[in-house]
Amino acid sequence: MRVVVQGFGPFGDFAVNPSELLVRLLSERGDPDVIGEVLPVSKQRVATAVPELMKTHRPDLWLGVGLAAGRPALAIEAVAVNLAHWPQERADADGVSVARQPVTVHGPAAYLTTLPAEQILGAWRKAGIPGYLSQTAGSYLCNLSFYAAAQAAADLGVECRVGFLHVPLLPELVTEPDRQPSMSMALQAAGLDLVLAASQNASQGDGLYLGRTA
Ligand code: PCA
Repeated sequence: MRVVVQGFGPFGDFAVNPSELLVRLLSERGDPDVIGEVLPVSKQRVATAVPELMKTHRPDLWLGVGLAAGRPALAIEAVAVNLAHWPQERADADGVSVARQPVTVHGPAAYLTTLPAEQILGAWRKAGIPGYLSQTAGSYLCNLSFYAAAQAAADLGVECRVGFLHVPLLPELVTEPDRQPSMSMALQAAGLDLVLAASQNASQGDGLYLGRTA
């Protein structure tokens, strides 16, 4: 099974993006079926690179990973929305901000994750790793990359599970310990491994909805 795991470079106040470290750790294992890619937090680069990667690798599984500072646990994103919206204060790596634009003019309003949510949550629970199903990936670059991957898979006819994992801050990135939750790299990496294993072992009907069989 071919897997693409796509993370992001640094952005905002954070010199390091844990998603980049996670992707590098995975790549260092040298599994030829697991392709790690780190993209800059740039609308233009993400919009171009994601469909290119989908076309080049035609993976069975696409997992985006990004930092969600302030979140208390790992989060599988339920949905990618066709909305790009972020203010100048959060301008991307090219200085670009957008106000209420579609990610893709001709795309649907949203794509639901095709990751096996229940299996992932169950695996985290069993391993004692805090995690939950998130109902929004926001409207910044993580949502955009997730939407773009789902759209590219649909456009190219790639039969691929597509999903997104948001991770908390690393302890060393916390500047306000009374307010900012964090999670160690070891726990984040273990949680990511379980997402990949559960997704690779999932049966055809396993997806977002509970009790669905197909
Ligand atoms: N987090 C941002 C973009 C890149 C990243 O790691 C987000 O949640 O949209």
